[in-house]
Amino acid sequence: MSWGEKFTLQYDRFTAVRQVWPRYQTDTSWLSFITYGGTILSKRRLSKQQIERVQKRRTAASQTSGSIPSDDQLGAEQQGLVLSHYGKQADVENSGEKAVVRCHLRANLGNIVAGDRVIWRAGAEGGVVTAILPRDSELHRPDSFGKLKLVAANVTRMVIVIAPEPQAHANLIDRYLVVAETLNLEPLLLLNKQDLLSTESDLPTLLASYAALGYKTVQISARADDGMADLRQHLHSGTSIFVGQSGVGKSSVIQALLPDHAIKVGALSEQEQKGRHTTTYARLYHFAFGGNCIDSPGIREFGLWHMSADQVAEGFREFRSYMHSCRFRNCSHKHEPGCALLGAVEQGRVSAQRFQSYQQIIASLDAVDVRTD
Ligand SMILES: Nc1nc2c(ncn2[C@@H]2O[C@H](COP(=O)(O)OP(=O)(O)OP(=O)(O)O)[C@@H](O)[C@H]2O)c(=O)[nH]1
Ligand SMILES: [Mg+2]
Ligand SMILES: [Zn+2]
Repeated sequence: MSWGEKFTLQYDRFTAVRQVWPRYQTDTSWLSFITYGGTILSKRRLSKQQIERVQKRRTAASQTSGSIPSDDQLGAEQQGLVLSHYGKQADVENSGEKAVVRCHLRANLGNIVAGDRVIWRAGAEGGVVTAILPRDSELHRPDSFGKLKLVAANVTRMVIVIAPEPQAHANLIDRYLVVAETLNLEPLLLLNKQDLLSTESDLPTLLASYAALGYKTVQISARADDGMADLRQHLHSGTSIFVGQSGVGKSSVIQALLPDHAIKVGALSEQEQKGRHTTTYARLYHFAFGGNCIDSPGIREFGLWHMSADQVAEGFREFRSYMHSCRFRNCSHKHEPGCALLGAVEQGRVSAQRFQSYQQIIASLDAVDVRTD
């Protein structure tokens, strides 16, 4: 590899890093020295040809940001709320008139997501988002490359949707609950498609086991319009994000709560009874009865590899009163003598199923654990 190629590689990596951490963005100072991966590249070592190549790339990069109007073509700064973000654009709701404006994004804004409060300026057509206001909460999920992806901001409640079809997994519920507990979001367990519940289904028992831990639970059928009044009671304040596997009916429930909108829902695949990832972008809606919701794309697995074992244990709310009373301060709660948590499981004070679910998460922490099938 020639030095020139090496430099290009370093430069590309640096560009990637700058996209992740825009605060490291500098204007021309990178030409003086770039440190990345322990390498220092100094200006003196750049040939004229190399500088030209880099400049060409910078010009190309600035052109790809599209037809963003210049500052003098833009109106005054105003506050808005991001309803949805697609690629290089976002739908922003003007906080005064409640009009929705398709906006470009000023370069180096960082990730912008549904629920973000922003500053934006109107142009002749659409507008430009110029800043993201500080967030009260950020909900991430790992993408299929093992990177954390921001899904939504300023959320206050997590509605974990389960259904008889596709089959509900207690471990996935627990993973969501761990995240909700860690971010201090209010969880609500929503069993949808109760019209499909067979008499021998163990889902109502599963739901009841979470209710016994103090979690709010609701059972509905979006299709049969059953239990919706009960659900509305829980959603009329704050911003609720609907999460869960593809096909459990997140969009259908939101549609039933928002009769004036047309929200896309999708049938399950016939062979496997799985969803087909109908919702592809998170989107925020306002309820007429108060409160907001965010519909989000379904996932099958929800990796928690970005969390420590202790954080995961803290996310199991009934473990908290035991896990600090173990004989050894650094107890891993796996096999140690005098482990208060193992003792509680043995005595039936902590459910064996939840403890097993916890162990399963701990065992998977090193693996990147996202599947989107
Ligand atoms: N029987 C029955 N089917 C329902 C109910 N709610 C939703 N469905 C069906 O379930 C399928 C999936 O619904 P969606 O609302 O698209 O599911 P989703 O969770 O938004 O899926 P993704 O957007 O892929 O994550 C559709 O065929 C719906 O008609 C219900 O209460 N009962
Ligand atoms: Mg959907
Ligand atoms: Zn222990």
